[in-house]
Amino acid sequence: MGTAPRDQVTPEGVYLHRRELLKNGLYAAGTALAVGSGMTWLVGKAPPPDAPELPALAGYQAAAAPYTVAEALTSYHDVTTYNNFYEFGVDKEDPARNAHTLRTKPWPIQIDGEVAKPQAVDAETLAGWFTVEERIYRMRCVEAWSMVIPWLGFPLRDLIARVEPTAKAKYVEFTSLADPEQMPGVRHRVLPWPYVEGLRMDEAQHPLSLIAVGLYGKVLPNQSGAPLRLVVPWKYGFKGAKSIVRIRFTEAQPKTTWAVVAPSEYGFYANVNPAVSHPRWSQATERRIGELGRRPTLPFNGYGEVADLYKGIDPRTLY
Ligand SMILES: Nc1nc2c(c(=O)[nH]1)N[C@H]1C(S)=C(S)[C@@H](COP(=O)(O)O)O[C@H]1N2
Ligand SMILES: [Mo]
Repeated sequence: MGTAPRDQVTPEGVYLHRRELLKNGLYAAGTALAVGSGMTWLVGKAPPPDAPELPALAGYQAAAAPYTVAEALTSYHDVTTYNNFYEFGVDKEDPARNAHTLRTKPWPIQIDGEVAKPQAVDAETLAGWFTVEERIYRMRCVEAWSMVIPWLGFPLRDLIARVEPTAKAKYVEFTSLADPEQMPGVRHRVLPWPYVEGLRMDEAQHPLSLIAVGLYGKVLPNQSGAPLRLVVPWKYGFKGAKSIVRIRFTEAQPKTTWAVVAPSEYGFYANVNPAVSHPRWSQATERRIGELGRRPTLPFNGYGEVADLYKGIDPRTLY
């Protein structure tokens, strides 16, 4: 484990947007919980266990240009013990401690909405439809820390082509599992469960948008969003919904969790932009987990090829 201080910026949940929270009162209990557990963390919990030994994923294509970055990978230990997955607790090490209770087999996924072939399909069957490849991506959390992660997955656009969205489909919505039996964090109202994220259809069809089913050559650990999660490398990490149980094609823009809870702080687009500060901190630099010091944050997290998707829109409005 790295010895550098890990939390220099308040996590999304610890402050949990007092203003908005108090405004509707609904999540006041959640605020207390988040602050309380943050204090527990300061006092000190046992270190999280290493991720369990997971089966290797055979037969994937190795990462090739343009899907690699010439930067050191974040260690497997850090990738799997420093996580945001509030369904398992709001502290960074809670998912590694708690996610062993998630049962990922069987894992039915509902595909519905504006689509020619609505269906329910098991995650394993679905993954088997596609060629799995390795993609080494930067991951930039809105809290101003970052990683470099070797994912295994398939392009979201391949899945979209297979299920044939109708002409009315303008967006794709992703819903995570919210089962209090398996996910202790869901027993607390830190967020309005289930966790929902979404993309505009053209963003979802961009070749960079990935459905990940593994990392570091192995099956995805539960804390990383097993059995299947979204990865959109030019956007802040919260867009990457974990442990997805529903993929819905919609005409209207999905009501995405963080944008609903704190609209002044988190938008629908959430494109990484060093020029637009978060109301409570700068986004100009980031702390790469495992490194000392800070790095400059790159526009679109270094994936400038997506700029075409936003032609004619002021990038500062796409937070
Ligand atoms: N269901 C769900 N998905 C989620 C989250 C969450 O709390 N619940 N956290 C998001 C945030 S804020 C980040 S930064 C990434 C973290 O992914 P990682 O833990 O694999 O690095 O997951 C995102 N997906
Ligand atoms: Mo995040």
